[in-house]
Amino acid sequence: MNYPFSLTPLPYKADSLEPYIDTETMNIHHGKHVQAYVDNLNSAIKDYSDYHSWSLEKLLYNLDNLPEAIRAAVRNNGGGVFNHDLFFSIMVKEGKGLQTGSSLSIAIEKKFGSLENLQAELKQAGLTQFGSGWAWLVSDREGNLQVLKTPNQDALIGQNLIPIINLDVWEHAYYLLRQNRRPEYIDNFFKVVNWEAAEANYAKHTGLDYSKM
Ligand code: MN3
Repeated sequence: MNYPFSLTPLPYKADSLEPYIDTETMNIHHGKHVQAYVDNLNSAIKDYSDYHSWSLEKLLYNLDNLPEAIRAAVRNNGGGVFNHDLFFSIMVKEGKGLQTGSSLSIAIEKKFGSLENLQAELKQAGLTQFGSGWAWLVSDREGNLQVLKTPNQDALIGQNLIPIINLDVWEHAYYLLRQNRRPEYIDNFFKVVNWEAAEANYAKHTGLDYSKM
């Protein structure tokens, strides 16, 4: 995907994740907020034709080399597009759950002891991210997992980490249905995590190379 960037369609209907994630939030989140990131990213690089052939990953990987005039806009809006494409892809209605014995399941047990412990750590990261941002489950190149949090729309590209799951803790992700109850939103997010997609993301930890995208 490169300029002009377009909104990635949701991989399911907007009402699919009810009652955990409500339809109105999903419509506004995807159709308005993410669309705005797409539009703002396109306007930022509109007059910079040198970058029109660059992929989103390449733009984000090379942030420090971009002209200063567009760097913040690409970080915020390009990061917004990248982070949300991942976020929507790692949720599903009635998913199969984490498969016992899968590589990811084994890595989670090794690092966190149990899926419940991982979820507790992700929840804590999401709750303690002050203001807007994300909580992440990521892997390094050796397959070791860790939980991180990031502010704003910073994307974890360029740090040699592979994102497995990300959790949007911007208020726009939950305020309509849950107002200030971020803990309740996070508990409901865990009901719709697409562990099959997470396992596929984890499988990329040896191969995925953003510097070549
Ligand atoms: Mn969001």
